[in-house]
Amino acid sequence: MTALNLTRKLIQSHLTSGEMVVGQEIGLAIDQTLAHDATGQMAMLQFEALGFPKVATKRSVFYVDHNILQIGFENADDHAYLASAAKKLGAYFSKAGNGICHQVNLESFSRPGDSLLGADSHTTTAGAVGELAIGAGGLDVAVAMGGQPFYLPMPEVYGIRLVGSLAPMVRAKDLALEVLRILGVAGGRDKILEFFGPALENLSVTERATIANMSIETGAITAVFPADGKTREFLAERGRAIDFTPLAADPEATYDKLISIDLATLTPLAAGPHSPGNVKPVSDIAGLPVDQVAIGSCTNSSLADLLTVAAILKGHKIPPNVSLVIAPGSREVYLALAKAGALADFIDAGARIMEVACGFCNGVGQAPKTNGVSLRTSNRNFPGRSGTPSGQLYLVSPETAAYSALKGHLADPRDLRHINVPEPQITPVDLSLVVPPAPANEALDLVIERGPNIAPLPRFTPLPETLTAKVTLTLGDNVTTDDILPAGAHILALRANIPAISKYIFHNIDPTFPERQLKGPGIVVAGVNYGQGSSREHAALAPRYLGLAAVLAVSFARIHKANLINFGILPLELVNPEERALFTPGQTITVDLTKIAAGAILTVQIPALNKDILAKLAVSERAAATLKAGGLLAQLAAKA
Ligand code: MIC
Ligand code: SF4
Repeated sequence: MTALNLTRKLIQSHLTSGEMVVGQEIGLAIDQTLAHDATGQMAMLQFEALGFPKVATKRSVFYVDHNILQIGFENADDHAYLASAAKKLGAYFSKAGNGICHQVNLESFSRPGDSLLGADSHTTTAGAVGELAIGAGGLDVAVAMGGQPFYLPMPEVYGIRLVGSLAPMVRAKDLALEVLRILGVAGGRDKILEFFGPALENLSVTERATIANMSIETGAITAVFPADGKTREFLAERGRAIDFTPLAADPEATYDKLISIDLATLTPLAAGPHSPGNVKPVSDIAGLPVDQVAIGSCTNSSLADLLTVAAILKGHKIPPNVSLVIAPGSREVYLALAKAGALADFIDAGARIMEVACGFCNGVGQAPKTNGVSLRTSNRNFPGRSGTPSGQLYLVSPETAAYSALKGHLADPRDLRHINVPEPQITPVDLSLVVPPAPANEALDLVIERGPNIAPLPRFTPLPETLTAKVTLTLGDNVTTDDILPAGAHILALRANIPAISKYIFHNIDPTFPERQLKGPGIVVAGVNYGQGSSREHAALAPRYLGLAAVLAVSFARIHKANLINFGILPLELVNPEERALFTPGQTITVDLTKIAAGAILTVQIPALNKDILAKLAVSERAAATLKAGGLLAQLAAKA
C-alpha cells in the first residue's frame, strides 16, 4: 500500500467522487459546517431556497461575531432571522458574546478526522486539530448543510517540516508570518499545507491554530496538523477527550513539495502595509511610533495569548499617545482571564477591553486616525480594512504588540528578558450560549423571523450565446475581496440585502462603478490572484446583480473563483498575460459562449482594436454546466 500523507488520508476518508489525482475534481462529504452573521444570512436564505427540509450534517453552527454593532435594526434583524431559522431548520446558534466562530469552534466542536466547510476563509483554523477545515462561499455551505458534497480540484500537498524550537518571545505568529515570507500571498494557492516534524512536540494546539488560521493568507486551501498528544490534552482539558482520534501521516509519506523551517532561526516578524505578505523582521523597523495597538481576532485571542499579554503589561502603564484595545476571542477566554486576574492587569495598564467578537479586525470599530500606525495581532492588513484608508497596519505577535504598546513604538519583545505567564486554567466546555435546534415535533410550528433587512434573493438567467459587454474596470494584481466589497460596520449591516449592498461594490477603488455597471453587461479585467482574502460571496453575487458577466484575469484565488461560478460570472484566464494591457475601460468586447466547456479556450474579441484575445475557462465540467445555467441556484432549481 502506498504511504499517505495526512491530507490525503483525510481526503480519502471523505471522498464521494473523483480520484486523488492532482487537478482532477473531487467531491468531499462534509461532516460539519459553520457560518456567521456576515455570511450566514445569505447561506441560510440559499439553504431555504434550495428546499432542503432540514440540516443533514453532523453539526452546523451559526455564530454571531462579525456584525455585533447594533446601531440600527439591521443587525438585530439578521440575528433574529439566523436564530429562528437555525432553530427550525436544524442548526445550532452561537449567541453574541460567545465568541469568534473559529475560536469557539476550536474549543467546542472541532474534531480530528472530521471535515468542516465554513462560510469564512479562516475556517482553516480548525486544521490545528487534524480536521479537514475549508473555507467556501455561503452557497457551497448551504449545499453542504443539505448533505451534498463539496467539490474542488484535488490539491497538491506541501509538507512543511518543523524542527528546532522557538526562542523566548518568538511565537507561532512569527512562524505564520515566516510561512508567508516564504510563499507570499499566492505561493500556497490551491495547495494544502501539511505541518509535521519534531518541533510539533513544543507547539500547543492554540499555537497551531494561529498558523493554520493564517495559512489562507498564502492562498492555500487549508493547513493540516496531526492529532497527537497535544491535541488529546487540548480536548481533554475541555472535557472532550471522547472527540480525540490520533492522526498522522504514514512514516514514508511524501509531499508535492517539501519546505523545512528551523524554528530556532526565527525572530519576531511584522507584515507591513498593506499586505500580509509584506513581511519584515521587527528589528529592522523597530522604533516606528505607534498610535494604536489592537490585540485579538481569530488569529491571536486565545487564553495563552492573552495571559502572555497580561504578563507583559502587568504593573506598567501605556504612554498617553497610544490607544490599546484588547478583544478576547471567546467567552471561555474572557471568563478565564477574569478568574486569573488578567483583566485587572489590562485595565490597570490603560487598555480598553472590547466585546468578545471580530470587532476591529474587519473594521467594526477602532478605525485608526488618518495615517495612524496600528499594530494588530490579526491576519489581514489590506488597504482600508481598518476603516481608515490611510491607516498603516502592521500584523504582529501578541508579544510584539503588548511590548510595543508599553514602549509607544514598534519594539522587539526579545528585549524583555523575562515574563511570568501563569498556566492557563481551562474548564470544561460550557455551551450555555449555544442554542440547539428544536426537536422535530416543535420545529414544525416555529416561524422564521424576517425583518425588513432580509431581502429576497435575486434570480439570474442562463448565459447568452454571445456575450457583448463593456470593460467596466481594469485592475492590477492581488485584488482582494475587501477591495471588491469592503468590510466595516456600515456595509456589513447590508449582508442580507443584495440590492442595497451592491451600491458599495469597488467602493474604495471607484465609487462610480455600480452606476456604470448597471447600464449593461460588463467585464472586469485584472492581474494575478484576483479575489484573494475573504470568502464573502457578496463579492460575486452583488456584481452579478449589477450585471457583471465576466472577469478576465491572469489568475484567481480559489474561493472567489468558486463564488463567481456559483453566481454565473465567467472566470476567464488570459492565455497570454501581457495582453491584459490591451484592455481599457469603456471598450466593448464580444465572446462566443457556445463553446463553453471544461478547459475551453474562448476568444475575447476587441472590435475597436481588431484583436482576438485567448482566454481559458479553467473549470470542471460540473462548473461549466453551472455557468451555462446562470449559476448554481438557477441550475439546481432547473433540475428540481
Ligand atoms: C474576513 O476576515 O475577511 C471575514 C470578514 O471574516 C470574511 C468573511 C466575510 O467577509 O463575510 C472571511 O474571512 O471570509
Ligand atoms: Fe473575524 Fe477577523 Fe477572524 Fe475574519 S479574520 S473571522 S473578521 S476575527
